[in-house]
This record gives sequence, C-alpha cells and structure tokens, in this order.
Amino acid sequence: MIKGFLFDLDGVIVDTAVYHYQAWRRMANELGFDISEEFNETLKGISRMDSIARILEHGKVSLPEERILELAKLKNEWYLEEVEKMTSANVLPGIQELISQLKAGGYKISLGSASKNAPKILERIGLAPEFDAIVDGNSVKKSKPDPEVFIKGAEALNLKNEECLVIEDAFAGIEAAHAAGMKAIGIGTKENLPNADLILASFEEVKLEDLFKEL
Ligand code: B16
Ligand code: MG
Repeated sequence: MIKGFLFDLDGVIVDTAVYHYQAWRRMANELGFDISEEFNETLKGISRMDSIARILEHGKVSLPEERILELAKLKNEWYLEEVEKMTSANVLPGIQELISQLKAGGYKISLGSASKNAPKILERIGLAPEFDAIVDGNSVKKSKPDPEVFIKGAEALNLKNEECLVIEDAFAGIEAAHAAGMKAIGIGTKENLPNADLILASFEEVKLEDLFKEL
C-alpha cells in the first residue's frame, strides 16, 4: 500500500531541465562542440560532476581536473541566473493541486532530487514548507540510477521502500526507483521513458484515485 510520494525536482515540479540544457550547451559550444536534445536526455537526473564528465567524453575533450571544476562552477552560475528569476508561476501545471490532494489524503511527501540547488529552487517557488522531508544532491553521494536518493527519501518519511511511489522525468531516475523496489510514474513520453510504470504528459487534471487505478 502506497503511503508516501517521492518527487524528483527538475522536470517534475519545475521546468529547470531546460535551464540545465541551455547552460550545458553554452559550455559545450564554448569548448567547440554541440549537444543535442537527445543527448541531453541522458544527462537528466545525473549529478553535476557526472554530467560534465559525460559531456566532455561526448565532445572528446580532455581537460585537467582543475579546469573541469572551473567549468562546472561556471555552468552553475549560468544556470542560477535563470533560477534567480523563478517564482511560484514556474511550478509545473497540476503539481500544486497534486500536493494538495496528497496532503488531504494523509500521504507523506519527500523530495528526491540529484540537485545541490534544490533548497534554493524550492524556496524561490514557495514549496519548501509542503515537504515532510528533503533529500537532494547535498545529502546523497551516488548519482541516479543508484537508488540512494529514494532509499533515503523513504527512510526520512519513516516508510518502507515499497510504500513509496516515485515521480520522475528521467530514465536514470526511474531506474533508481526500480532499484529501490519502488514503482515510478514518468512525466514525459513513452519514447523517453520506456521504463516507467505509468506515463503522464503532466499532472494537469489528474485525480489521485485515477492514478492508483492505472498503476
Ligand atoms: P545541480 P533532478 C538533477 O535534478 C537534474 O536532472 C540534472 O540535470 C542535474 O545535473 C542534477 O540535478 C544536478 O543539479 O547542478 O543543480 O546540483 O532531476 O534529480 O531533480
Ligand atoms: Mg528530473
């Protein structure tokens, strides 16, 4: 029986996935190559340092560790320029309503994000007080598809893994949920998320009871 929900942040609660792509693309372009939207799908849910390693490998660029750290810092500064402009208007359609339905139904909710910027984003969009627990890139060591982020989420809610349902927009995130023994709802398309237990384009007009019927 499901008692808790673990929410990914980027691409589920807010559309910051686009800002990550723009900033990584700017970095790649400055290094003399480009990254496609298709390649960007493989970066979703992956930590900052794992992402830069994948991008440099993709562009066949080899750099000293010090320069890699500088570039990661720069990418984050570009990314944060967009985050600083965010308000509650950036919360994706249906998310606020879903959270209200979950609270009314007595479900617990935790964040389960790879982002170190998660606290800043939640504060900007005004959703921080809604969460019973926050597990993010500051509290996990291993990147999705490792299940650490969701195992810690279940622990923080005092629930068993199988009592938690994950909401994700990344292939790696759904793999992480499954590795933790949890079902996952994918926000996206069947093409991008063939591993999801249920696919939704968004949470707009979605009723909780209908969700459980389909899972
Ligand atoms: P940061 P999520 C992930 O967040 C993003 O999907 C991924 O693109 C990003 O590289 C990662 O967070 C780290 O983010 O640089 O802000 O620490 O989707 O797990 O909420
Ligand atoms: Mg995501």
